[in-house]
Amino acid sequence: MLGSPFDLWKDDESCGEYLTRQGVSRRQFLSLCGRVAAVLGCGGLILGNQTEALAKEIADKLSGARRPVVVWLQLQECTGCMESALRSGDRTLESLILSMISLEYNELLMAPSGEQAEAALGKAIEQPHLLVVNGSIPLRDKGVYCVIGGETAESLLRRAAKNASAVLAVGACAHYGCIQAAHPDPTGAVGVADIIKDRQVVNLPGCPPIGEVITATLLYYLVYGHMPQVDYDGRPLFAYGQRIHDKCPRRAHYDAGQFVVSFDDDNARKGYCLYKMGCKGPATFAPCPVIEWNLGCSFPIKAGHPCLGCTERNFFDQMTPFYKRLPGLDVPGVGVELTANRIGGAAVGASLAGVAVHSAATVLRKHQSRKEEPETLPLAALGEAEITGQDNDTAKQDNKTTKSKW
Ligand code: FSX
Repeated sequence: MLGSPFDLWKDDESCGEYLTRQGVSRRQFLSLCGRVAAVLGCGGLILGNQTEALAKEIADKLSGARRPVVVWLQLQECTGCMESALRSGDRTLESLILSMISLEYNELLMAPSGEQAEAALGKAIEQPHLLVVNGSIPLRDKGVYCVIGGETAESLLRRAAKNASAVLAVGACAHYGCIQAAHPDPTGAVGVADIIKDRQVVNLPGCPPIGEVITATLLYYLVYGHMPQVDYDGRPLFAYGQRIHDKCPRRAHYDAGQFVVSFDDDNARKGYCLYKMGCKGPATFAPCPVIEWNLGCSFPIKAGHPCLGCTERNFFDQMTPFYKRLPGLDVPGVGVELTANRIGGAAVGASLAGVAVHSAATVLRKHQSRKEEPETLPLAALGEAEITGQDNDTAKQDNKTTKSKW
């Protein structure tokens, strides 16, 4: 149905047979599986030396997989999430993935429109399918703010979810409502999980989420037949299991008390920490520093812009003003790390308590090991990449993962 340089994957073919028919070599296929394994391992759940075994497991399972049916709704949103998914890899990769998942219905990409499109949707949702949703659901004024084919977003979502074997809420809008739900929330916007309560909804937040996270989750489902392990807010741990702050390339400057205080100052040119410019990395769980954006080209903090915290619930209300630092203690040098964990916990609320306790325990261990260090430590004294103890192991591990990323 979708315009793709590849033929569609037929119902009676295995994925391996389909790829062979497309002229994809085993080597290329293993390379694709290796990239998926690297993304799935970026949260630290999989050790670097296990990535190769995971890639092989994915390849074995995926080659025998049958074509799934996917319905992809776009409700109250800006299409940024679909744009992100489409740019998750090179042309071959994204085309392959889109062909693999057999997208039966998506307003942006499908050729049919009007009654033909509605008929395609009606047919697709009669059978078991994976339901992917972009956008929020407006409930105020009987849902008049988002109506598709004469049907409200809420009604459409409920109908599409009825036979869905899994539901994936992609983007901050589908997660909780994003900018539409921000004060004063004129449309009464809510997320998918606020409507669909009789089954698991997996959230991939971000405004938009990283494309590779979307495609890796889809492939995970295709390979294993179920969704990956998630955190307290329904976010896959492989992608949202670590704070931006813990993987930040400017982290050594933070620990050393070296901050940018104006976007045009000398510290900005030196690449110092953006915390005082409002960076929300200490309170944000996302894989941006590991996977990065635009095929691993860069991400906001690396490019000199503070993180806005877009993967956290209610970030438009909780993380604003974006260019003001998080509330909390302002202690430069050693101790700042502990402060960051307090700040992170406070900013994202009680729901993060479990994570904050874990972080605090880690921080206290690290803090203990650093108690002999001077109050402020120039970066040169640390060495460019030298971080003590467990961080050093993690950094080495990350390097391995990062080198093999998409
Ligand atoms: Fe929302 Fe996505 Fe931001 Fe836009 O579909 S998460 S406004 S990038 O497009 O939903």
